[in-house]
Amino acid sequence: MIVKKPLKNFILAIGWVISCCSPLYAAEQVINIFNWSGYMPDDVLMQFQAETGIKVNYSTYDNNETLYAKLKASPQVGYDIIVPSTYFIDRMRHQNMLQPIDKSKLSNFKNLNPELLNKSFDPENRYSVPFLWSATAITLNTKYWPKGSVKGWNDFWQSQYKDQLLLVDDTREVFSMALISLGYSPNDTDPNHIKQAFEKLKQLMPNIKVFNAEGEKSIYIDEDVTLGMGWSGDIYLAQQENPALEYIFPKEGFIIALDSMAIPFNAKHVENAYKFINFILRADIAKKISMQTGYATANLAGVKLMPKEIRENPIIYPDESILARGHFQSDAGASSTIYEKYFQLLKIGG
Ligand code: N2P
Repeated sequence: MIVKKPLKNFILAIGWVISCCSPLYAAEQVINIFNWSGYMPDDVLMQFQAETGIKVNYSTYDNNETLYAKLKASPQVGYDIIVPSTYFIDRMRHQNMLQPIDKSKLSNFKNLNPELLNKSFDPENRYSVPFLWSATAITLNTKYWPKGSVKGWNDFWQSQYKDQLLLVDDTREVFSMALISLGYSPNDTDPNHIKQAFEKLKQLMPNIKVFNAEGEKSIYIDEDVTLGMGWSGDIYLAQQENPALEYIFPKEGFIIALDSMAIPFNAKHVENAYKFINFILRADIAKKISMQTGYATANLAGVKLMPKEIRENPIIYPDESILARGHFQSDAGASSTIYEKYFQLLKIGG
């Protein structure tokens, strides 16, 4: 049958209206989320899907560099939600990779901890909504080494720890550890200091068994390493299964990472992104996420709902005297590529 062009256009238009606005289409609504591994319980995603009818496509990354590279290399993928750390929010907003956040669409924004808002990496939170925060500290297996025998990062260099260490597979985290151990700021941008940190890390290589971020929890549980760096939530969960693991906040100082939700400039399902962020900002959901991931939530209303033993757990929510030794991460600007070059060199044994 030959259908005349205006008629054909009319049929197509009707078809479009039906498919766009029917309940069937609503059920096919999607959201593409790209988040850190170990940062979201499955049942929270299922609850969002059940409550909204929006299908969640969920994938994970291990470090900010991977997230950034993926966004640059495959802009057509169109993530609707990403969760960069402080310094990458800063970098991405300056590179126009993020959409401004319309807070009038986030009725639950008020649940956030004011102490984690309006930071220099994103003044007034124009582009980011705080999600979880974590510490990067030392994990020691007390079956192999005496409890309390490691006090700071500098202990990692002792020859008795040959082939014993895990370092998280994360450029700035590893360099922060080395810079702090040298007495420098973890946010140092001086190429000379970064080189010194690289040289110091090269000396540590005989003690390093593995660089890993995604599997750190099971590597510590299985005792494939006996000492190393660890992200607080993963180690809190690992300790439930292997009580020999001790978590130590290094005396020289450590990193506090704050990871925030953001909407990439090319997101295709922006309204769904707002629905998702507002859902995550609910106190009951924030509580669920923090308790299951072991990571501290930026949601104060959520913290208030938690049992005392979690709210006061020294790994998840360390007290003020310990937090005073913590550093937030800031963007290293042009020095970022120096860090990345040295980290790659280090891993290939350069
Ligand atoms: C958990 C991810 C921790 C995020 N695997 C550290 N910024």
